[in-house]
Amino acid sequence: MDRSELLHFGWDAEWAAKFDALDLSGVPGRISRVERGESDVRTERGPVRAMSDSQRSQSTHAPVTGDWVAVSETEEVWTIDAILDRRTELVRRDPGEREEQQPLSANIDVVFLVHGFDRPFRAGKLERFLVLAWNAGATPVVVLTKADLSEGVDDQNELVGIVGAVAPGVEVVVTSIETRAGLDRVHEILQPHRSGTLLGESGAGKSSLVNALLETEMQETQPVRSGDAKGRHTTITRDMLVIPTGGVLIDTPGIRAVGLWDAEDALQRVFTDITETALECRFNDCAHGAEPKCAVAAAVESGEIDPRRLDRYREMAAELAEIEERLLERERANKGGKPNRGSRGNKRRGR
Ligand SMILES: Nc1nc2c(ncn2[C@@H]2O[C@H](COP(=O)(O)OP(=O)(O)OP(=O)(O)O)[C@@H](O)[C@H]2O)c(=O)[nH]1
Ligand SMILES: [Mg+2]
Repeated sequence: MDRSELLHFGWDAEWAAKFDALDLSGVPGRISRVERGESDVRTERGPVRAMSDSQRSQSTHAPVTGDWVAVSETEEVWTIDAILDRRTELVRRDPGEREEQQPLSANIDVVFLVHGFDRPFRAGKLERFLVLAWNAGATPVVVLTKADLSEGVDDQNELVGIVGAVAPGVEVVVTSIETRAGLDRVHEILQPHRSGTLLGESGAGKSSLVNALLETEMQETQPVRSGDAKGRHTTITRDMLVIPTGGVLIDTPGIRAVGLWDAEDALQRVFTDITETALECRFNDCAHGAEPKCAVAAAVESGEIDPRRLDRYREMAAELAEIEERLLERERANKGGKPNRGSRGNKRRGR
């Protein structure tokens, strides 16, 4: 079977080896949308709609957009027989259930964190999104959209500087669908055959960016509310789009708040300014509160570390510690049972 069509969706030798090792009769495909137990799958035979067979196969997780799967057809009904082990996985805490994780998308290389010039910037939100992206095993890139609505280059540079301080070392791309600024750079990041996903609040311009890259109005978009520039939650599914010049991009519904899940390492990475300073603290377990000889408190005092950033770090660290504690309690309660910590073993970190 000719699998060259799959290259456009991110297929490579490693996926081929994983798929062939399953020794199944079906064909490989990549999930482009999940809707009420059914999934759209891009295969070498074109797009198919498949049922998830997770109950019969006792699969521990449901497919998400970006998953590579094995699908087969019986009497014109397509079924997902297996999900290939994920390389990366974007996960947040389930907003409904406090102690479950919710995978958002799988097998992504780049997470584009999208923010528009038409609304106030919130550092705490970007920090959370950065934790999510690093924790997925993907590379974050900040995209500042709607540059044409900014007050000019100085205004743009000012925000780029603020973002740079919150996200040191992370690339920032300034875009506009009106002037097409920055679009070439986004194309470049996705080539060749890389997988990206968009993350940002409703109205940030995620679907508009996808359409601009595709040069066709594939995704529905809607004007934001006049006055406060709030979005209207236009996109309601996670859709994987194939970019003609190379790569795929997953458009997502706008999210306002994200709960963290099992992301201690990623948290340390986002706040390296604090965690590196903390190495100088007198106590190893210094909480940077009222402890004596706290190097972080000294750095705040001298203006090196923004006290609000320290507060946000401590809040997120406490949030993660609380989840960890609850999971350990749960583990103790059903002794011998496995704690539900997600598929961290599948993750290939640091890509
Ligand atoms: N002027 C200008 N408007 C833009 C730009 N990008 C997006 N917009 C507008 O912003 C509004 C919201 O854009 P969407 O693409 O629907 O936003 P979204 O992030 O997909 O929103 P949800 O699907 O609700 O999460 C639309 O009216 C777009 O035309 C831009 O670069 N310049
Ligand atoms: Mg949208």
